[in-house]
Amino acid sequence: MVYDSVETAPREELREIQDERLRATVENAYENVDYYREELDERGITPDDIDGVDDIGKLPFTTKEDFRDEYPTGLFARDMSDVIRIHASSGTTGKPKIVGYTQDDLDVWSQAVARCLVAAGVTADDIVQNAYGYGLFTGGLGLHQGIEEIDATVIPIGGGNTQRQVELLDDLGSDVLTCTPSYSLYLAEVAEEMGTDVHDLPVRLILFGAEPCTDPMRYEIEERLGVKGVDIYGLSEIVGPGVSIECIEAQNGLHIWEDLFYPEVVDPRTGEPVEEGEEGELVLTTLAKDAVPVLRYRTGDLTTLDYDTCECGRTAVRMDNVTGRADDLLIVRGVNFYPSEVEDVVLEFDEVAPHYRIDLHREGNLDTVELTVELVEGFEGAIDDLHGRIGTRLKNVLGFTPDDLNLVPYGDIARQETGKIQRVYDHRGQ
Ligand code: DLL
Repeated sequence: MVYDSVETAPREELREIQDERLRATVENAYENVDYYREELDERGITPDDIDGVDDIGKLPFTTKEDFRDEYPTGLFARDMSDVIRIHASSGTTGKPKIVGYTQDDLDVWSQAVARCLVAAGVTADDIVQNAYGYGLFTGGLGLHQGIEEIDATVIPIGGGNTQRQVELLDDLGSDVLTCTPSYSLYLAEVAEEMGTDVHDLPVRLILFGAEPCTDPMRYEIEERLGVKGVDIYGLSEIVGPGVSIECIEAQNGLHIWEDLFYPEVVDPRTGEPVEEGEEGELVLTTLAKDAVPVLRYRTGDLTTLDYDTCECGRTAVRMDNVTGRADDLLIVRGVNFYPSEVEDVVLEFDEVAPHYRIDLHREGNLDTVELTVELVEGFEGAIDDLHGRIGTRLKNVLGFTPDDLNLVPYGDIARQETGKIQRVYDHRGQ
């Protein structure tokens, strides 16, 4: 089932739509955003130089710093009187990135999320408990309007309030839950503390997003909750949730709605396009946004693109699950690794629960890594042996052994009830 026939359109047809919309987007940016006009003028480019996506390389990148420099509304192409909603990115440092939407923009966004929901197998008969935060974060309202768009029932509970969430899931029979992967685990723990067997809850499907989730983590969650987990991706600067999603049929990459968001993958160091299928940084250009048209946004997210038609019939390109950002890379004493690689390794061990944190310290001139991992509930095995095996595996796979590897009892790592989970704590600058 597809929501919109464009999802399965032949790629040549899609290309025509993209070309036309890119021209309109560049025109809008050039005519209405001083920042873009100056950037294009500096390069001697006018909208007439852009015939279609083959010319996209002529356009400048936009970065998160550009959003910050142009704070609050310097990248807006419309007056506030035409903007009917504001959202902001959930950045942890510095000024938030502010974005705005016209009514048309909100309609496009609803359509994008509706396509996602249908691709994930959600229907008008489903009851969807939306546990993404409402407010400036795009998660809550973004999912909300898509759920309404497909005529499903939305329960707009938002983030937190976990006991109430469990009660409502049960009492209202919600069969779909939308939340971050880490929150679904927290919800399972609270349910169990309340004496509810999570497998008895009516939820069959969770739409995970807003934070990375490795495959082993996803399988842990699916098993723990007895659900199917589908990955949904997006970012405020481009629209919010709804840029891409896995289809329930194949779950083999996330379909990007390419008539709305044009994807490229570039080498994060040089900005040059990578070969098809190679990993790099995802760059997105909006093709149907009026209030904040964004040219070649450097998302920071690492992925690959696969243009083969999916077994679900969609022709829309698939991006790989994002498990890391270019700026997540940890470099400790000459060894480079991503937190997701640590997650991949530790979750291989059945004795370990899906809760961990990485602390980086500086002792003198030396950087050290402390890795804390929870043991499964009721662990009774030989802890020294496990310690040795995890250490060896990390050494073999990532090329380093943490200076401190703490295996702590289940529940020892503080849980986070709202927002995106933080797993890396860098104390080196303190
Ligand atoms: O997190 C939008 C969203 C809400 C997506 C709900 C999905 C569900 P921002 O707060 O602007 O927007 O953060 C965007 O979060 O650049 C990625 O680094 C990360 N991210 C979002 N979805 C995923 C995902 C929302 N499925 C930033 N997997 C992005 C991994 C994700 N990372």
